[in-house]
Amino acid sequence: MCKHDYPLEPYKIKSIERIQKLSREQREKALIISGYNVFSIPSEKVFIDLLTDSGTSAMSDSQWAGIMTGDESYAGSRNFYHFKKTVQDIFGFKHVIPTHQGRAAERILFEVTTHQGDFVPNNIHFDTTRANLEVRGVLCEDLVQEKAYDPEADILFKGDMDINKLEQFIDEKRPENIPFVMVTITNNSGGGQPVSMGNIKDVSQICRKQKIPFYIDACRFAENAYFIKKYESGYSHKSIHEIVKEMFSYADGATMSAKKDALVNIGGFLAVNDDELALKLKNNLIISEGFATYGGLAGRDMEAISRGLKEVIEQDYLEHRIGQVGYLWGLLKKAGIPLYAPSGGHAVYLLADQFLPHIPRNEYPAWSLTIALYREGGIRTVGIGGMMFGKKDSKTGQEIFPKLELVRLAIPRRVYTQSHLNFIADTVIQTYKKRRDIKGFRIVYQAPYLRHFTARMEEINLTNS
Ligand code: P70
Repeated sequence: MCKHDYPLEPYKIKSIERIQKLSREQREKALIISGYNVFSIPSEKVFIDLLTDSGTSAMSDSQWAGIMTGDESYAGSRNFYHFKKTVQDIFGFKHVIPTHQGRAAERILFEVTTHQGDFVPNNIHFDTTRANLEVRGVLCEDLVQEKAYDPEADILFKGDMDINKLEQFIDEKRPENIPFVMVTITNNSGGGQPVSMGNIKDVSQICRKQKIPFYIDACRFAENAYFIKKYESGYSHKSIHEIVKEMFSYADGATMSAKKDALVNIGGFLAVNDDELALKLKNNLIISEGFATYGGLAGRDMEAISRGLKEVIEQDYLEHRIGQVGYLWGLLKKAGIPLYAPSGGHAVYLLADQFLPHIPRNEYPAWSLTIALYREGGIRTVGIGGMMFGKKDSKTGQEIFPKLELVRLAIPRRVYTQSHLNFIADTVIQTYKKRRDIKGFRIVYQAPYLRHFTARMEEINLTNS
């Protein structure tokens, strides 16, 4: 990449936040207190926080200035109208319903449109989408193309849904039992891989033929659009804005966590075209989230989202963003670390089962690796594997594990510098050198849904096994 390692930051730093690395002993103590769960470690005890790219973006001076223009009227805040217009302009949907974050948009949509025993396909459901459907007795199916489960297959648009599988699924389950089809862009549970425009179009055509609504889980829509511009033929001359408009023109609506590609710390929305459905969604919104012109957000939050949505579709921002993720991926690849390929949009994913082949799946290798990375360098990451998606088989009582056992190094937007990325790579490489000493884990406490957030774990030593 010419004389720089990745495109230069198209911004400079105006405000900073102090971070500190604890001593090895202090980190060890933090792990014990947390029950060996990185979600329970206070952020002050984390040096580099790669737990998530959600709600962790650095806002721009324009967004902060927007915060001061917040109109906190209960009804009809001027920031709502700006927010609504921005979402309409960028995504092209008619109705815009603010929510406090993505999962609230999911819950409202699912409560209004699904029933027990329904089936909902996705390329791969992410944790909150799956949980919000399963809690209603809906059966979730992941229909991503088979290659997505081959972490070494270095192909483009690995997030694409398998169109044959989708047609077969609709045929088997019958369209009347499928309230909608969803596609997640980018595919967060499968390496943050993009979905091609061609695939979005194909899914849409099938849905329209079968009269099944089609929704996009849009959290990382701009990153997805950047991949389309860069790698899909016919799009290189189009602007990100044009590509985004086209992507969503094929859908009936979208759920959005603004905490990702709207560059804010809180917020979300639901957007749909159907008038009758919008009315029902708004009525549901009012019960729990708030009135239709704020939906659980302050006026100032809606202003920051509006400004963030305009910034995130800027070409130079995206070039730097995706370049930064690719840079870290490249450093690790060069060092021989097992990685999900190719480099995705918002994170680098380590293959925990290959990193730690001596730890069996029922001892949660991805979990072990998150603990090892914190131990080594105070880096917080998240396991996307057996702890997040494992399920007990109702007949055998045995745990069934998902195909991928990943550790995600999510890169917050506009937050870390190249020297941070170098430190992250060094820490992963050091951990890899010591991998044979890393042990598995057993569960001491788990909740019935989304257990990874609150589980307490115990390290499996020869003495306590
Ligand atoms: C993440 C967070 C949130 C998310 C998502 C997709 C594709 C909906 C949502 C819900 C969640 C998380 C996971 C591990 C650690 C910390 C946080 N994803 N759809 O980091 O949105 O959080 O706003 O309710 O990725 O990927 P919201």
